[in-house]
Amino acid sequence: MTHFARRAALAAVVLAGLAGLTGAASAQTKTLDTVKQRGQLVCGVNVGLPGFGAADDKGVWSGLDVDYCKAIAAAVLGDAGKVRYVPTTTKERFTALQSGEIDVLNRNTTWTISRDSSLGLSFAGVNYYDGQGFMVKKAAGVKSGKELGGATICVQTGTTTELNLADFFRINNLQYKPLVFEKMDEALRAYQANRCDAFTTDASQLYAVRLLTSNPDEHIVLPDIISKEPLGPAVRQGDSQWFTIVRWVHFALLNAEELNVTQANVDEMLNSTHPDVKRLLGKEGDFGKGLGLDNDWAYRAVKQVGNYGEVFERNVGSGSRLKIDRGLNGLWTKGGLQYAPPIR
Ligand SMILES: N[C@@H](CCC(=O)N[C@@H](CS)C(=O)NCC(=O)O)C(=O)O
Repeated sequence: MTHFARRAALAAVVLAGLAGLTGAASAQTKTLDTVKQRGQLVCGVNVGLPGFGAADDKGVWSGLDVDYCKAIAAAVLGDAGKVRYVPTTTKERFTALQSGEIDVLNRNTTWTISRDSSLGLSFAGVNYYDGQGFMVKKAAGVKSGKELGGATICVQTGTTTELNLADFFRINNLQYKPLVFEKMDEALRAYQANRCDAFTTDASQLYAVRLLTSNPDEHIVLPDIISKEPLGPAVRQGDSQWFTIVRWVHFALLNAEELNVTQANVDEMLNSTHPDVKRLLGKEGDFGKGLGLDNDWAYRAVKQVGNYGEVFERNVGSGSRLKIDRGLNGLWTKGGLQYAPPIR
């Protein structure tokens, strides 16, 4: 062996050792094990956005994103109640996840390439297809976003909203003045105090925010949707088992709706002879194993939280104050975009 060949061989051994070490280190910090040992899921949510994530005066959390925390806890720990909710602002949310303070971020967060790559996050799916809109005072008589030339617009920092706003006005060759806030309630207060002419955020949130104003009837949401905001749960990169669990809890809720498995009938459905239902509920196959869970993981999520349609209607749809239509969030079988790969 020449000197150079020996050096190359030595370097290969050192590299393999390092790879082994980092592999071992990451195996030790598997999120699933941490969550199980702790006996609690730590879930990053909004500081207070009705319909998505908000606590009531007794500190009880609810919302579509909150139900996703519960469904994950039910699947992983057997109990939807074993969740500690960590309210995060737009700015804090990503560091909370990167630093390991939270196990999963369920907080009306848009899946974008930079968040999915440079920020070290992985989005597990889309639990709400959204798009950005504007709210204005009815009295202003504005009917479309394109009439907002010269307007002052209240917007929250650290969001895709801020970036889309700039694009929209640039594309339409219009001037505007952004009034930027760190917190939503500050932005809303400024809007209500007439410091800005319009308030902009994801359309779903505009419905919620409008209800937070002192007189909702004085405000309208304009018809313009100026961006794509696919919102969904995010995890840290590098823990593929945890990523797969979070992703398949979402798919299980969707598959349950597609198969008409509901919170109310899930026990009866355990006797179903439909092969898809049997696989979903762990009566056939061994699909929990690959996730590091038992085979009742999806049963527990549906039993304790309901299927996707139930979660949607309860929090943001017909059973809520927001009354948002299923629209893009309908199942693919009903003209919507929600589609889950099969359990098999
Ligand atoms: N989906 C957008 C916007 C999400 C967002 O944080 N929206 C604000 C505006 S309503 C919010 O939830 N604020 C709550 C708060 O920080 O008080 C994103 O991921 O950047």
